[in-house]
Amino acid sequence: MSTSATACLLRMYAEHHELEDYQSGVPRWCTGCGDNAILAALQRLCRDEELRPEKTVFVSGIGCSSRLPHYMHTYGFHGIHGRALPIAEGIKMARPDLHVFVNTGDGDCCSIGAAHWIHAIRYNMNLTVVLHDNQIYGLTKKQASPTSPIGTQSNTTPRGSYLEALNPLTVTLGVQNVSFVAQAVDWIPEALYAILSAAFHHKGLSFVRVLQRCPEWLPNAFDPWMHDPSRLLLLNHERGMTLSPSLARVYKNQLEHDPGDLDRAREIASSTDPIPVGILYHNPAVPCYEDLRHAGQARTTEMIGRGLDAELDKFTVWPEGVDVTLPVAS
Ligand SMILES: Cc1ncc(C[n+]2csc(CCOP(=O)(O)OP(=O)(O)O)c2C)c(N)n1
Ligand code: SF4
Ligand SMILES: [Mg+2]
Repeated sequence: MSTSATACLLRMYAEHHELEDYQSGVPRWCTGCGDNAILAALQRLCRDEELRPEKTVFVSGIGCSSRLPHYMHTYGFHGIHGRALPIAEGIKMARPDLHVFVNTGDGDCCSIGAAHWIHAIRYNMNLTVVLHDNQIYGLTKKQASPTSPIGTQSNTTPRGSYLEALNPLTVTLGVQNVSFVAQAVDWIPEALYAILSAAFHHKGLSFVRVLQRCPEWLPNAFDPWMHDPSRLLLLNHERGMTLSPSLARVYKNQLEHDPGDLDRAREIASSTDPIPVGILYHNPAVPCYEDLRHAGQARTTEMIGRGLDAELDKFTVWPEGVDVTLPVAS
């Protein structure tokens, strides 16, 4: 075999990955937990997009859902509660060449991390953010979260929660610079995959809320919607998600929705019954913060090295009498 054919084969081998190449460890989620479906969809996405594991990072906060990076054979950062987004933004800022995913729970994102969530939308960095919304704090064993429906009995609300649930879709759609918002449910794998794929291809912050079952603490919470397909509203559009014949046959409650229409997206997003599934909003024209910041300021390895040296030199103790003019970081 010629050298070039061998090189070509070796390159193919290095660049081609099977599903197993993205799998790591045995998930420790409960049987029937919707996190399993989200993990499977993301692993499939990485395989289909041929993402190089060493160029891919999954970032999370704390919670059952935030264990996801452990199960991806890529780089990962299991962060601290509520802080997945700023960690991911830091990574993206320093390494815009990496594919950065964020997995966050409803407590993680909408409660302790709410301030970061709002600002991350406005900064619109190129991240794929997946909100695992099981409407409860799962890891800490059943406390009400901001997305718990009114009346939810939990350890913190034994007589039922008093407040109407926060709607993560309408909140996100209300923030300046929002560029991609979608909703999926863990029990329709085909739509979940299609939505995550569209989110990945969007340049900017794509926010995907996935309604995720937690059979341990809120068993049967989504049963009315799972057992009655007419209580889901499938969004269809050539510039959003186009429904396959098999999906269209089962889910007959459909709506032609142009994801470029923000006002209509907000209206649809406010419906909790039927539950909208699909791409609510997509605006590829919103600039990404990392592009604005890096514009005209390419950072070479040498420049970074000089900058670090200049910073470290500030702390050098020079021998007495030596006259040193410190270099200035460029
Ligand atoms: C600063 C801080 N506060 C509180 C906690 C305790 N804590 C860990 S996970 C969690 C809630 C997780 O709920 P959610 O984000 O919905 O994730 P889930 O477990 O449901 O996937 C809390 C309150 C913590 N680890 N750190
Ligand atoms: S407690 Fe709920 S969210 Fe956590 S692993 Fe079990 S089913 Fe999933
Ligand atoms: Mg939760």
